[in-house]
Amino acid sequence: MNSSLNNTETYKVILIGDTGVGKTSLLFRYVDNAILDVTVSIGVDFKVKTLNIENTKVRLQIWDTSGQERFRTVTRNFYKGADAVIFVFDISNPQSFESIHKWDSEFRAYGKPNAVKILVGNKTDLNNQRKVEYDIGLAIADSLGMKYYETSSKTSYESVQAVFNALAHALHEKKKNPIAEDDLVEENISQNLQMSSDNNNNNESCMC
Ligand SMILES: Nc1nc2c(ncn2[C@@H]2O[C@H](COP(=O)(O)OP(=O)(O)OP(=O)(O)O)[C@@H](O)[C@H]2O)c(=O)[nH]1
Ligand SMILES: [Mg+2]
Repeated sequence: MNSSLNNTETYKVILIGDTGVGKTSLLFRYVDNAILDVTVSIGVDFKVKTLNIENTKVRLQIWDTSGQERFRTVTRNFYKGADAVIFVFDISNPQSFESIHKWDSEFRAYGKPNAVKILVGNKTDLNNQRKVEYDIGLAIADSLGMKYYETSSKTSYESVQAVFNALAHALHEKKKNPIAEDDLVEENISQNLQMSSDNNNNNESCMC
């Protein structure tokens, strides 16, 4: 225990993505370094992990949501308070990757506009069944303003740890150098105006 750690920061992080992509497995691997016989999640649950960054205790309260449609209204209620979101897909399941746009829209509608966002392609141990190339994952992450990571919750603790470490550092940095909320609102308004004028000419961003 380091007694010089006198500041504590607590952040709420939420895991989102289609059912079966490995959200619960990522959480167990990170917090307990174990992969249990996970079953389909019902609703929402959380675990806590604390890291030390620059003499600060950074406490991540990580919420694991169900990817099933029938729990959507329950899980949405947890978006509002999230400081960060990890969008997860399975690199061997292209449908779960296509769903990322839907999850991102959903989070934009209900979550904080300035939340830290990370995209994770999970199940890299299934590389021989890979359907989503690394560069494609990276490009989509870039276009949605997210960092991109690939993991295997089954075989690599380090790959999973890298995601949460990056997230904790990004949250800590953001707290040190906050962006003014007014700037964000202005940025969002101008983005929306831009989008609506684009939509007059084409509808390619529509995932409905
Ligand atoms: N091969 C492989 N299988 C994995 C990996 N991560 C999870 N799985 C398996 O994928 C299945 C689904 O994992 P879960 O963690 O329950 O998925 P989830 O995203 O929480 O699913 P919901 O709770 O239904 O939303 C389980 O059989 C896991 O053992 C991985 O990295 N590699
Ligand atoms: Mg689950």
